[in-house]
Amino acid sequence: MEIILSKDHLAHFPKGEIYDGQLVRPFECPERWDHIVNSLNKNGFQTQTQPNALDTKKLTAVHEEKYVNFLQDCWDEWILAGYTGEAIPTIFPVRGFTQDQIPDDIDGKLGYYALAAETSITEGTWKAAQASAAIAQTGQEKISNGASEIFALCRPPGHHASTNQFGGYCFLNNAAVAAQGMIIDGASKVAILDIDFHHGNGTQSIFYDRNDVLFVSLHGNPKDAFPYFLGYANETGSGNGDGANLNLPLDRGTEFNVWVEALKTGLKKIRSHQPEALVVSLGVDTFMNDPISFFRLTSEDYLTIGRLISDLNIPTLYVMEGGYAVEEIGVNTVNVLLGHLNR
Ligand code: SP5
Ligand code: ZN
Repeated sequence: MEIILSKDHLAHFPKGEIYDGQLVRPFECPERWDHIVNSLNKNGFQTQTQPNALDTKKLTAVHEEKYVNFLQDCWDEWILAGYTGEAIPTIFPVRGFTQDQIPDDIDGKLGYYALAAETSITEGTWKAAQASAAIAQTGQEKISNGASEIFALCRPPGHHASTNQFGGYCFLNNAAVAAQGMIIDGASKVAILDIDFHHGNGTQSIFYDRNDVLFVSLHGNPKDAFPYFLGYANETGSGNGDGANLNLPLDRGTEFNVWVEALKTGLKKIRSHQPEALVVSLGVDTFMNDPISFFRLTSEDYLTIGRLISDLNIPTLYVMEGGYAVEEIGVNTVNVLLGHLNR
């Protein structure tokens, strides 16, 4: 299995995340990448490729151009305004704030384009976010050209980012860029399977009214888990997309025996959609020792997940999302890939 990766992720290393009422060192940290690469190397994944430059047309097929420009200019505007810390949003266009106007001041703009406050923007964030999307896109092009399986080692992650919002550690929706790229490059139907602990609200919203991209997600029930305001089972798609969105929310403390039944339900849905390619939003924050999540999967379980996904027999692009038990993130991620290869 070919791996796509880049050291440009290092450009994004915020010092602060608002968590449990404190400013802490972010859970989404650069070492996550090191642990994954170490495990890949240990397990003989030798074909490691740098991404091609990001195709802006494919990016703006998923994200609003104004939002892309905001991400690009945010840090400069923040500094120009005289702000000295990392760019953290503090006010949002919530219920009752009905003016859909983009403020001029970067503090207001930041809130306009944010869906959560835990995600800081720093000097190198845009560089890393672009590289991450380029990694997914390069993987997509290889799948579109006939590869049967690719791992896109994206960092920062992407599935919370919508067409015009960042948050949940995400800026550009790497999985959505890949799925849309597959359509642009000729696929008529693709599927996205999101197995990160958190609901992929961004991905869901991007494809919600379409039936060419099926979205299936297993995640912590939003009544108890981030992102709280999307991810319920009654969200099944709208208009043309009616029936092409499947949410499988699961309770606090869910163990693998229950989780895997939901996976099988999701895989069945994917089979019936008959996609030409599959994008897997691969988060391993479902792990029992994950510091911010509440499922109870073990390292071995990830082998089974990879095996079950490979049984679909569809060209598959794995796109890295979350996973914050830093010591085990490498083993857990690589176990999915090993399972997929039946190794
Ligand atoms: C890509 C990804 O996995 N993003 C996750 C972002 C989650 N950020 C907010 C987490 C807040 C969790 N609060 C849990 C309370 C337990 N102390
Ligand atoms: Zn997650």
